[in-house]
Amino acid sequence: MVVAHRKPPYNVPRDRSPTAAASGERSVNPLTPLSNLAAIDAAHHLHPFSDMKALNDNGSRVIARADGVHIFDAQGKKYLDAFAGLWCVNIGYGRREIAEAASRQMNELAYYNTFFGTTTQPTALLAQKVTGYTGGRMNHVFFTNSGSEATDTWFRMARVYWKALGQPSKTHIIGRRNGYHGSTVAGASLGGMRHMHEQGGLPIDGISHIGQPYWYAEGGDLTPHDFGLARARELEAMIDELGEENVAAFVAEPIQGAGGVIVPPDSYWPEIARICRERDILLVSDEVICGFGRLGTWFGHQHFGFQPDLAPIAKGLSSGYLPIGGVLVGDRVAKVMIEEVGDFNHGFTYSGHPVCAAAALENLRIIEEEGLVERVRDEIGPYFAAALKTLEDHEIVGQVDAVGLIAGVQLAADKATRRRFAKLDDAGAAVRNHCLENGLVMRATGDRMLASPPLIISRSQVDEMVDTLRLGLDHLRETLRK
Ligand code: PXG
Repeated sequence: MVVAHRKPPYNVPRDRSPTAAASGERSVNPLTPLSNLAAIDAAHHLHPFSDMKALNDNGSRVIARADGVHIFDAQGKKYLDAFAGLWCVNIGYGRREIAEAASRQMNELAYYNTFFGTTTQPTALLAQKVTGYTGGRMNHVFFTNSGSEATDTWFRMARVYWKALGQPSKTHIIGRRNGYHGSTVAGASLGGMRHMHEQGGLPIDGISHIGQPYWYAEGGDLTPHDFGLARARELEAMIDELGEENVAAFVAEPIQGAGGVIVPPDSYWPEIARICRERDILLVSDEVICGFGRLGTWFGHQHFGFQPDLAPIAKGLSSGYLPIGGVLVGDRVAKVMIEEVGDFNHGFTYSGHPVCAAAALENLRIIEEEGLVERVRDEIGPYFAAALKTLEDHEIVGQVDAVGLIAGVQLAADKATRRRFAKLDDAGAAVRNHCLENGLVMRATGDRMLASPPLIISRSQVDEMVDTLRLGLDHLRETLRK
């Protein structure tokens, strides 16, 4: 797409064509038909994680509105969003109650900060509410605007904690290869994504990574159980190598999200918890994706039955209606932060923003009132898993992993030997693009198809998702045959 206009936003090209009028396109601004936004966007907007050259050639996809589990693009095409935006729209789109709660708060008090001992009503109430889901184990929260900021927050807090306890050498933090903890310098460093490390000279010093519990790809001849133990014991070996007196914390997602919905074998988390306990290393559970009902529990660590010391949260906290995140702080750390540290020199202008907090409170009210966590655990989660498991009969599906309403569908070149496609990214992208053409938004990470729909998805919508995905798999199989 060629983009030619001179002085945006004042000189926006107007689409006066009869087709634009006839298609009933909705405009955000009467001067800016949505069909022109793709070109304007390509000309001026650098996107996260997007091939900008391809995007400029093809034009951006403009999403215009959304309702329930559906999004609609500028041309009015409807998609089932099996990805909940970006793993976040847990209650689904178009909830007026949230808009109204935010609007009420904005009219009452649009902003005040939480620095220097100040608070606001929704912020205090949200702190009480969100810590209340931890079973009395994590009674404090530090607010941020995003998951990445939450990562930077606990990263500093873990070091401050050990220093306050007279162990200033305990600074090293261990993450996992193919983990994801955000895009800030600490986040990208703690994450184990090579393509992120390559940009910007990361990871920073003081961070190491162990292997991920991805049995299908890396388990070799071990049983999943033995492989889970082996991968957990890499943590023990890494602590030995670094010296226990130098290690502050270990961080992992209960289920790796962006890494491809990697569900660890059952043996994994109990062993990790044992090692952290015995070696006196803080355990950090990154709940940014797994929190707020995704796994059929309030937090992912509750599903796996371990207790973290720190837990970054974001996404489902507000279902993405407004940006807000935070770090849940266990009592052991909170006690030291309050009694020994006192003043934690850290925070963001919008930490605990009252309008975001009001939206989050309303979101949590909806999750509670509609019993969405229990719905995922008892009803729609098992249905979703069973429906997706039917794909395991497909020639190019190696394995389906599903917990609650999150799933990874592993593509395979040869099921018997777990051989993967030579070009992983191409395989996933082919299926994803076919799904998109057929009105289904899924994500592909290499050769894994990922689903993480809103928690309100119905059974028939789950069926539709699986049917469309099956067509995408058929399409890839036929393409390969040719
Ligand atoms: N931790 C985890 C586990 C995440 O999934 C973050 C931290 C960072 O949150 P913010 O709010 O700073 O983005 C995330 C974010 C993907 C994808 O491609 C995943 C995320 C973000 C963007 C893309 O799957 N997760």
